[in-house]
Amino acid sequence: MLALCSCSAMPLPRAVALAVAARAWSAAELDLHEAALAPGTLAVRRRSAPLFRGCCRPISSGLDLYLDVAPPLLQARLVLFVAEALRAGRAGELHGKSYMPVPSRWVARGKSREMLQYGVFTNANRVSDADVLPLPPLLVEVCDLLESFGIVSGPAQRPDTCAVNVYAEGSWLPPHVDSAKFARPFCTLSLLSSQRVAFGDSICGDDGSWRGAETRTLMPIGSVLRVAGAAAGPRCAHALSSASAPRISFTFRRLAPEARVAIEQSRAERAARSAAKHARLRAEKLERRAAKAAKRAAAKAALSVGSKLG
Ligand SMILES: O=C(O)CCC(=O)C(=O)O
Repeated sequence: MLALCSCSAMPLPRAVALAVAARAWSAAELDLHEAALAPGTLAVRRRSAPLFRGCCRPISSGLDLYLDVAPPLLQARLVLFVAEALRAGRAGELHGKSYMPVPSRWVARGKSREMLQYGVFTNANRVSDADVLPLPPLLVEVCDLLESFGIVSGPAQRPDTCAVNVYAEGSWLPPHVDSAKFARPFCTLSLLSSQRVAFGDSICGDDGSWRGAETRTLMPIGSVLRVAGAAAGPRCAHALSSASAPRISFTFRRLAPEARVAIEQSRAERAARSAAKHARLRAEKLERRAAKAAKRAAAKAALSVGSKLG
């Protein structure tokens, strides 16, 4: 169970501290999780006990759930960070496409979530070269934590992007496979509430109620789900069940080297095109200004010749 005492080390807004404390992994959730560890569920790892329970069917191979990765104080800092980024994003103050609202056509059904994206922009699992903010220091700190737990190891696995998903109660994600432009593994840290994810190659159902999953797991508060191997696609998809309470998840991924090169190149080309356009517009403006000045000077000269002659 999560210890909450470290919360008192740094003064936090009371409401946030209470929210984090109230959402800490309760005994009931632990039981639920333990109960879920039947054949077909995940291998579960804890920092102090590398593999303590669980077994994997082939489709589950590559899935590992790490418990108690984010301590309460870090959870509180992340929640505050997301609250401020959401405020800025909703007010149109975040750079580029770092903030994405729930598409209006999906709001009524509860499909999708608000997103904050760092390092790269994705839309419906397609990676694009749109401008977003780089990973902020707090999320770099989480990457360090992932390394210290052995969840990712070495430069080839260290995440360079993060998609923050902010789910309202009742929201869900349909079955999907993360873009192949991301290296494997990728991993998701969960905050605020424990919710379910389903994995399988023939998941069906509607609006957050999924059937046909080969593997389901709860993602407890503070846990990290590491996805690699068959579970990461291309056949196996994952889908988020309708959330019983608000949840924030942070999906850390590393762009595959070729994808990173292509995106950097495309961003550089776009920046060069934009710089050339600005230079052309500025030159045209200067030209217009010079032409106006010349016209004024000619009119003045004509006037003074006229007055001398007159
Ligand atoms: O929120 C999660 O746990 C996973 C999110 C996800 O699958 C996605 O954004 O593609």
